Amino acid sequence: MRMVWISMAAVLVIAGARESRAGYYTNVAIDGVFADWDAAPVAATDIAGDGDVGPDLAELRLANDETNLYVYISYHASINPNAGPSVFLALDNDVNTGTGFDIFGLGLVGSEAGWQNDFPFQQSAGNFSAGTISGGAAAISPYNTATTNQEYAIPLAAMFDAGGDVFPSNQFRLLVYTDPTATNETMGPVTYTLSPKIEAIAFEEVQLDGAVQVEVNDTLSAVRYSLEESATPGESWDASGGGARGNGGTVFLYDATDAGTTQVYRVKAEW
Ligand SMILES: [Ca+2]
Ligand SMILES: [Ca+2]
Ligand SMILES: [Ca+2]
Repeated sequence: MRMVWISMAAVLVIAGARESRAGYYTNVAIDGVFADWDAAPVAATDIAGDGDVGPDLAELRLANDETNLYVYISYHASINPNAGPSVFLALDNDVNTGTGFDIFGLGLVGSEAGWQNDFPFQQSAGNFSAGTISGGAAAISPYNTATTNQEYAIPLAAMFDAGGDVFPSNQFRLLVYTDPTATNETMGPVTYTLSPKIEAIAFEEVQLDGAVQVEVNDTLSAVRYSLEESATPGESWDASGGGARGNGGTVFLYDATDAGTTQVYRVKAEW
């Protein structure tokens, strides 16, 4: 029996897994061009006509890569969202309404960090502005001009100057709101789990006269890995073998039945 080993770093190809609570991994260019967001799921929506004199929040999408949280916000009507009333973000970084600042007293979030437009600041229980943040300024486009949508990049490495990570874990709750008005416009909150890094892998085509074994390194314990095979890649993929749950180290995936054929394999990661 000949064994073929394909060693791959990290993870992988994502297919399906729409019930996943994990976030949406992508790289967003903050350039005012919104094609980056076409495939990103809608995280929250808000009705039209409740923005009072401020921005009328419409739709929220979230995404991330290993460097930034990306935020897409659209407005029901064109407005300068950064000229006052402003757009704010509230980050409940421990998903705990019992800690942090309660926006508008609504009990929706307990916010540890806020952004007024691009400017980040710390929040705490009873204190709207409780300290400064370094490395957390948001890049926003378009900025300080009339628009119906904006995209943000917020660095995940942001730090409270008083100490501690602004994003201490991979899960948080986010609320979008505007300066206080008669209607206290809000959108969300949304609980979001940062997506693990997804790397493109090179698939290898092999001629089989025995079994194939695929080695997957640096696996994640929350992820189930399985092998898929195709004789016509891009047209159809079939499950191959049983798969394995990640263990933080290396797992092996097998195809013991397709001797003497030419196939392309890929590894699917689901969580
Ligand atoms: Ca863009
Ligand atoms: Ca609205
Ligand atoms: Ca909190």
